[in-house]
Amino acid sequence: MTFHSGFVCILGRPNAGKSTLLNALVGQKLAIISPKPQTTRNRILGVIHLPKSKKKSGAQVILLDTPGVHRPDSSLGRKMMAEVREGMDGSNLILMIVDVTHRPEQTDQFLVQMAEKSGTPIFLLLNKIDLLRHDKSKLLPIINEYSKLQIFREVIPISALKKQGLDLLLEKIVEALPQGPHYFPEDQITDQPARFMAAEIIREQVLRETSEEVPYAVTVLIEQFEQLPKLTRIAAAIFCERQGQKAILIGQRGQMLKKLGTAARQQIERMLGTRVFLELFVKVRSSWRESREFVEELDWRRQLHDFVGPSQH
Ligand SMILES: Nc1nc2c(ncn2[C@@H]2O[C@H](COP(=O)(O)OP(=O)(O)O)[C@@H](O)[C@H]2O)c(=O)[nH]1
Ligand SMILES: [Mg+2]
Repeated sequence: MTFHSGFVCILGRPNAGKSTLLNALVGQKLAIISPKPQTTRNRILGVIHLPKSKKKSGAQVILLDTPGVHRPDSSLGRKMMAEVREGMDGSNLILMIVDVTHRPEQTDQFLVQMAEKSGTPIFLLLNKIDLLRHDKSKLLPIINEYSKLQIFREVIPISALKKQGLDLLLEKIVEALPQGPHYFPEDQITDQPARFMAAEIIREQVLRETSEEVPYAVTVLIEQFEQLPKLTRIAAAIFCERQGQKAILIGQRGQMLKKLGTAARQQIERMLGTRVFLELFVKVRSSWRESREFVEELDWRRQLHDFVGPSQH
């Protein structure tokens, strides 16, 4: 029996459910989720380890969640699209995921072109079928419309949120992967450093609690991350672009910052399994999204690279 393994890129428009799918397939929360578009800003790697059984040889599926495909209008947006392309680079399979409650649009054409140009086999995933409830007949015209393109190896309806159709999907993914090595040890499910995940958990709270421009104008940088046996000390800066946004993030008598901090701390404690002492600061850096330099500084892969020198990947 042969061991199958390979890289699988999750591709789609903002809000299609890419990160929800990653978390559902890996069985752990690796990516933050929100109803707001452009939540994911980096590619996020998650490993599924499928053990050997009587009938099946084992497999390793390395998923890459990516930012939503869009036409970028800032340095941040361009960086996000570069992350999408890097996620696609060298992948063995693309999962193109669409929201079945939306009609196909122009951006979908762009998406299809991107996927097709890569020359990689593509599965089309029709996500959010739970929202169609008893109206599953609505699926048929959508399936027909996409099938006309004749570029999909499989078309699979799923609900990433309700975990429907995922067993079949996983089976088809493994079938499509080549014979390959164990790329990651069995106890590793992501390559994200804990400090980056902590920053994302804080940003997720900001996305939950704020509206309009604020979620998009915010980024989080960990300034201190000290892991002691029973306690982790974290200091994080929440960057926004304007004084008005800073006032919102702090809130009346610091109420908002306190709320964000408490919720984020609890989640980080669960992730790390230690108590956490979390300090948050709000800082203004005007138009940081337009600064290529600052946007690059935010990239944890680059931070590691600068710190320890070039890595294998
Ligand atoms: N009803 C329903 N909602 C979903 C499903 N998958 C994702 N969502 C929701 O769609 C929104 C965007 O999800 P997210 O995974 O962040 O999308 P991404 O931008 O493609 O990564 C969130 O509010 C999710 O809860 C699904 O299968 N069914
Ligand atoms: Mg996402």
